[in-house]
Amino acid sequence: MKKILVVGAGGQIGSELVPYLRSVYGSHNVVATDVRECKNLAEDGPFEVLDALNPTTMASVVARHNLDTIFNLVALLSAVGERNPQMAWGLNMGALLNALEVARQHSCAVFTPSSIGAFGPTSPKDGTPQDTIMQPTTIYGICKVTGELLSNYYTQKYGIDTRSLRFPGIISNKTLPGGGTTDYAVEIFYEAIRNGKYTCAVPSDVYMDMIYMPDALRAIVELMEADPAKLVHRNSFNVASMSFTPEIIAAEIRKHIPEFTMDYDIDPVKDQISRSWPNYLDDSCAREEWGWKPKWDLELTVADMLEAIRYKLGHNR
Ligand code: AKB
Repeated sequence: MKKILVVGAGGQIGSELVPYLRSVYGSHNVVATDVRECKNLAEDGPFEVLDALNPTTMASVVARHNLDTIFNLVALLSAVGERNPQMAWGLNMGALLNALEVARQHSCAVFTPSSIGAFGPTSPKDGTPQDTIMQPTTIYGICKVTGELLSNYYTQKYGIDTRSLRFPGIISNKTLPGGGTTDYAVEIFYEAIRNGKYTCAVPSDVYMDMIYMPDALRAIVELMEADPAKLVHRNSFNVASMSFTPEIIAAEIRKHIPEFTMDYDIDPVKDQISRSWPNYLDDSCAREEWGWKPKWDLELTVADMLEAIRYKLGHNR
């Protein structure tokens, strides 16, 4: 049974990963932490305020609770990172280095999300392989590639069990993402239900990989439970389940809300970032090495998202 520290638990992934981990490993075995109080995470298990940039406090939480696994979810995402690259580097790399150092001192395993953003315009666009050219042009992507290399280094040099997934845009109905290029694929549902229309900041024809949160959560636990002897790769695995353009998701939403309309007000930063990312990843290494298999496609995801967000907003559109 793992005893887990989640750092940066109040964000989009953490606010659903913590309850999921608690359901798998028991509430008392999952210590959620964030730089701010998070009432929802403190209700059903241990919660502590923790600044991920403070390694002493992180180490003391690990020691006090006798923890053996760290999930480091701290990140400034791609679009917001471009507004303040120095801050993005400081936060993304600082939190990761602290997590790895605490893991080295206290013999913990470490999970860190990487991203499709680790690839760049020189990577093959279609069926982007697991091992290929990685020359991202965003500070977020540069942090992700560096983070992958640094995590592999801690495994080679110190024997730390580090593992990671290159996540697509994550679609979820609980917590809104913030500052990402793929955020449109979540916002679109709220606007479709509230107003029947959405103004999209990403170009109509750009394909990007996306994943529904239940698949993302299952992937994290399956990877962390995988037999290490079977892992050829560690940091980081391509995972994929669906790829679409804004026009394709809008058409799928229109099957449920026929009057839904979408126009465009392209954000130049998101335009440049989205065009530099792959159309879709090849995730065959994840499938072969630890049995990854997505369950949610676009059709199922859209139907489930609309039902959940209608309920949440008390709407019947
Ligand atoms: C972003 O858009 O920055 C993230 C990601 C794909 O890593 N959602």
